[in-house]
Amino acid sequence: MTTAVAAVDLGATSGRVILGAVSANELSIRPVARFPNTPVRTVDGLHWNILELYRSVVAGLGAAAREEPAIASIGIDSWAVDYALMRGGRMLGTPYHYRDERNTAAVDDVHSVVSAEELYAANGLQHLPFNTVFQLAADRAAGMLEAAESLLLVPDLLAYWMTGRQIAERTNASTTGLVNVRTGRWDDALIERLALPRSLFPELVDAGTGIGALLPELRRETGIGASTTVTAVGSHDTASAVLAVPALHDDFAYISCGTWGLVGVELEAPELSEAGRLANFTNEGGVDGTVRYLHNVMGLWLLSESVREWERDGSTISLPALLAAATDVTAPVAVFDANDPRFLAPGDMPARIAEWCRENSRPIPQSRAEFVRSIVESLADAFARAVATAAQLSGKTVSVIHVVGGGSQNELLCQLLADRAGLPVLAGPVEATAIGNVLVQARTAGLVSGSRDALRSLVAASFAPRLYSPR
Ligand code: LFR
Repeated sequence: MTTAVAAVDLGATSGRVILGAVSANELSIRPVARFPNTPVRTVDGLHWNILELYRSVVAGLGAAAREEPAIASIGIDSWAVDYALMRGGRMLGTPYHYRDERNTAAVDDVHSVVSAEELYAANGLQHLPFNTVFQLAADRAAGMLEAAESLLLVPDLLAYWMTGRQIAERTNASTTGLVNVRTGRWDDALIERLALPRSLFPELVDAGTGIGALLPELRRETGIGASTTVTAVGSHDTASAVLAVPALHDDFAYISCGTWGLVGVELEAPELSEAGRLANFTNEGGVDGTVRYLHNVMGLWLLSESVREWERDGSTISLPALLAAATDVTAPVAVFDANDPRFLAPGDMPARIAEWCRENSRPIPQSRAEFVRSIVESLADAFARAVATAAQLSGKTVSVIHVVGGGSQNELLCQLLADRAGLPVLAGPVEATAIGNVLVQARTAGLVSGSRDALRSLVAASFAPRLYSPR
C-alpha cells in the first residue's frame, strides 16, 4: 500500500507542496516545491495573486508525482477568511487580501444591524475587521454579490479547480463569522439579518472528507492518477498546525507562529463568556470538532514588514544576522503593544513602531538591531500574556507552551517567551501546518489510525521539539 500523501500549504508569504510519508511509528516530510506568495495592489485594493498561486501548486503537484508515483491523496490548506465569488463555475474578480482596507466601513454597517455582542453570541469569534462577514458586507455595498451564486474560501477554490466540486471545509468556514458556534452549521438567521444570499454558502464538510479525483485535464498535466483523491484537511492552516502540536499531555498552550501568532488552547466545547469576548478570544473550529480557543497576535509580520521597509533601497538583509545583533542588544528597549491595530496594514512598520513609542513615552529604537529586539520582546510579551489569559478564561491548566511554525526557529523569541511566561517552551516543528495537513490525509487513507493524542505522539516521536527553560 502507498504511504505517501501530498500537502499543499499556502502561507501569506510563501506556499509549498510537501510529500508526507507516514507509517504507524514514523512520519517524515519532504518539500518538493516552494514558491513566493506576493500580493498585488491594483487601483481597487490589495489582492492575492491567486492564479499564480494555483499555477505554482499545479507545477508542485507535477514535481511531487515525479518523485513519488503513488500519491494516495492531496490536501490543501491556507490562511483563513478570504474567498472568491463564483458564478456558473467562473471566478468573479480576484480575491481580496484580508489586509485590504475596504472592510473598515463595513464593520460599522454590520454592527448597525447585528451588535458586536450578538455577533459573538452567534459565531463565537474575536473581532477581526477582516472576518469574511465584514468583507461580504463590503462586497454587498459595492453591488458585487448580485451576480454571485456561491462563495469559495481559498483552499476550497483550489479544490474546486482541481476536482470540479464546490464545498466549504468546516474549520476554515468557522472563520467566516457566518457559521454558528454551537451548531457548526451556516447560521441561517444571521445570514438573513445581514441580507446575504443564503445560496452563497456551499455544503459544509468535515476534515477527512473525500472531495474527489483530479479532473482529467489536470491528471494529464501533473501525471497524477485517477485513484488519487483530494481530501478535505483542516484547511484553515491554523487548524492543521494545532493538530500537529507534539504535545504528550493535555496541559499545553500552543502558539502557531508565522505571519500571525495564534495563541491559545484546545477545548472540547466553545467558551463564550463576556470576559472572553472583551479579551478578543475566538472559538474557531478545529479538526475532530475541537475548538481552537485563541487570540490573534500580530506575529512575525512585524518583523517581515520591517525588513521589507529596510530593503526598499534595494539592499538585501540577512535575518539571522539581524537576530544575532538583536540578541546582543543590552540597552533596555521599548515593549510596545503588538496587538495595536495600527500594525495591521502593509507599510512602513519601523515608522509605526516609533510612532507608538512616541505616543506612549517609551524610548524609540535607535538602530535596526534595537527595532528587532523591541519587536521580539513585544511579541514575547504579548504571547505570554495571551497564554495566561487563555488559561484563565478557559480554566485549563497550562504547564508548557508549544511553539510551532516558522517562529519556532527564532531562538531569541522562544527564550524570551519562556522567560516572560515563566514556563517551559517546546519549539517545533517548523512545518507543523503541512504535518497536520498530512496527518488528516494519512488517517483518512487508513495509513495511521487513532485519536489526536496518538497523532500528536507520532509528531513528537518524529520531530523532537527543542526545550527552552525559563531563566
Ligand atoms: C494564519 C491565519 C490566521 C488568520 C489569518 C488571516 O495564517 O490563517 O489564523 O486569522 O491567517 O486569515
